[in-house]
Amino acid sequence: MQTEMLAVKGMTCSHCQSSVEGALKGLDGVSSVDVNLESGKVEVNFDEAKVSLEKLKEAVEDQGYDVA
Ligand SMILES: [Cu+2]
Repeated sequence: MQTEMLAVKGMTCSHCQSSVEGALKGLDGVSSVDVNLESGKVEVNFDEAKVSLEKLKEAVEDQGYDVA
């Protein structure tokens, strides 16, 4: 299991928060997601054998947000 902190830009409200959270949680291999709306920091716990950091970033970007 691996933990990564993503810096997500463009989240402004609880709807953004749940979009990002839902997109990440929907990926196979992601066990937990913690979104901090104010800082834009998203902590993700995932199984690196099942999903890559690149996939996590893509899932967030697909929702319309930028990952630094
Ligand atoms: Cu929003």
